[in-house]
Amino acid sequence: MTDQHIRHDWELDEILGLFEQPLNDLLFRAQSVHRRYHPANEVQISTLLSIKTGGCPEDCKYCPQSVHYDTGLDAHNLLAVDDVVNAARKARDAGATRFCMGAAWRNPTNSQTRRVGELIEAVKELGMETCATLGMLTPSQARTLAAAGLDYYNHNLDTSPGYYGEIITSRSYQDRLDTLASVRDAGINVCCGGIVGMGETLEDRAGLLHQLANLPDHPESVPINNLVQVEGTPLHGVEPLPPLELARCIAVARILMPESVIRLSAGRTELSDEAQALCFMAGAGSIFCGDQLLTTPNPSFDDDMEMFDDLGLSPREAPVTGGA
Ligand code: SAM
Ligand code: DTB
Ligand code: SF4
Repeated sequence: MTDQHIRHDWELDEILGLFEQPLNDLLFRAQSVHRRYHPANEVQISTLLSIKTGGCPEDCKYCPQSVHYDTGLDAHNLLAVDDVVNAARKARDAGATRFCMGAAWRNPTNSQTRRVGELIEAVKELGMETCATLGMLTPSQARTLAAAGLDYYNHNLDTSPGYYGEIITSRSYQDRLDTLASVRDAGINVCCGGIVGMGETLEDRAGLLHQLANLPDHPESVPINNLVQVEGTPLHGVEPLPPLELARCIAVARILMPESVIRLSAGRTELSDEAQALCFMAGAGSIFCGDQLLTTPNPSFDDDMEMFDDLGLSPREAPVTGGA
């Protein structure tokens, strides 16, 4: 049965209208949508691991892993299965239900894709959901990952089509849409969102959400990253986005894509608990936990659990898949 509230025909002006509502009205509407589709006080926890770090040929202006910028990062090649499984077990025992493996590739080769498939199989044996973000995929690479049991593939649109050229020149917006279609066709859940606080305008934030909301199917997971500024990257020093604008962005995403889980993603070290509370009020239903994102710091598990206690939130239970 189709849900009449799930729309794929949003107009940019309607989205801008949502952004411009009084904050109380926007948050009230977003929280109402949230409660209709999701448990009110549960937050899903994912943990990230960079399985291949640095040396990436792409020129994404926000990214510390690009070869084009000198950020003093320690690069390493693809990690061994044991190292990945140990990190995943630690994350699971701390309360994460999904393990997200990120690689600094423009795109994996077929043999790299098969090796990541082995990592996915090993992590799934722990009873965790898996997510991978490896760059562009061909349809057959997406099927290889699906056969390994991959639950989610993360590939972000990053920003609006209009602002995109200011941020990345080494791959196109259409390349990204093509990878998303390959992932969808392979039957893998789509994790797709973007980054705010890159010097974009409100219209660009609305433009990003417009693209996401009008995809043929909404992504199951929508990460909203607040730019983590890294010295040496071109975006270091850009004016940070006020936290209220981040909360607005999450609220609008919540309203546009009611069934999706909106993730308050990178950039939480710069946010107070009060600002994060507003983001949960706006409908964020998932976060990354663990001291590190891919290469940059993140609040500790303990600090996050203390915040959850203060806010009366609880970590979402793992889906029942077994595992030892
Ligand atoms: N190389 C692959 C790719 O770009 O598709 C996968 C890894 S890449 C690091 C995954 C995502 O992390 C990017 O698409 C971007 O949205 C996000 N990201 C990277 N650097 C970031 C930063 N400094 N702040 C916020 N988000 C960032
Ligand atoms: C996503 O949207 N954000 C995560 C995950 N997907 C891969 C990555 C954030 C990276 C932040 C910068 C870093 O730690 O290198
Ligand atoms: Fe490479 Fe991904 Fe970083 Fe872009 S975001 S430079 S593709 S690792």
